[in-house]
Amino acid sequence: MPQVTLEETIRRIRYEGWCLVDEVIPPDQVASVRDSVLATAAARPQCYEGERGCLRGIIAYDQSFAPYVADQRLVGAAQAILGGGIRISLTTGIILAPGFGTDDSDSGGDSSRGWHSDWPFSLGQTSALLAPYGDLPIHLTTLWMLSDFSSDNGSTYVVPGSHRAGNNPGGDIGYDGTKPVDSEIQATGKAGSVLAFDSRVWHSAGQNRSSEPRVTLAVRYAPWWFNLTGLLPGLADYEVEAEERGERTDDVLPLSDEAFASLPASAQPLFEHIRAGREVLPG
Ligand SMILES: O=C(O)CCC(=O)C(=O)O
Repeated sequence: MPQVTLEETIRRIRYEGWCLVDEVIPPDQVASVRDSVLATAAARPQCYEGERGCLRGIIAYDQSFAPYVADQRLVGAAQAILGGGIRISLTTGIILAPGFGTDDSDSGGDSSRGWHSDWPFSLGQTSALLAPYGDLPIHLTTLWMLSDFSSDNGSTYVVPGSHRAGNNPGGDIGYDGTKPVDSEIQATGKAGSVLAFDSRVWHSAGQNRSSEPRVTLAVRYAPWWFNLTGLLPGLADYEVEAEERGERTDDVLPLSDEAFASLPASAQPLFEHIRAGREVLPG
């Protein structure tokens, strides 16, 4: 039986910035989700940049985790912290191959940490907020542990309370983004658990010193009022930026009618906004 309640999840994310939510995927189901994500990555070897595999927009081509995205503690916490009308903004499979982070080729230098906050607090991106940003929760990041997460295989580091800092080591605030922070915690947990945090929390992957890949899903939750149009191919905001940059990003892939229909009913409302064919028509 899951241990962490919805109330506890809300309290911890609100005040400490993060919470480990246990058994979002039941122990007897997690291996099949992990195997599915690994098989998806094996079929797309181009998803690897060095020892990190990144499956962007994964819900469009691997729905193995869809039965769990409406988990009452994740969506309940998102609703309580961000406001009603929750949507899933981004889904990404992340695979840290054995050896990830253990040599300088992954980071271009000291590879011990890669501290950052997530979009829209990811300083330096065109669509990021300026720092110091206001003290407002806007986006929830959840990292789904499809492998047991341990200090040996690169479990994620977080800095508790850093969501209130108004800035992160991507800004010039006296922290070296590649070095350990005194108050950091490495958030270990059993496969099937989810590390949920305010996207402002400073976090970093660790080093995978084990002989197995560390398999993760990143699922991000946003309130109805948070602007996602720049992520959605086909919408004007996305198309204008794609033309300017000469590049079509694939962080979100529109869901075909078939892909949308094959989602569990509980998940569909969270993805309604990326259903293909909902373009703005002339009046
Ligand atoms: O893989 C990890 O442990 C961290 C992932 C991360 O930093 C991110 O998705 O923003």
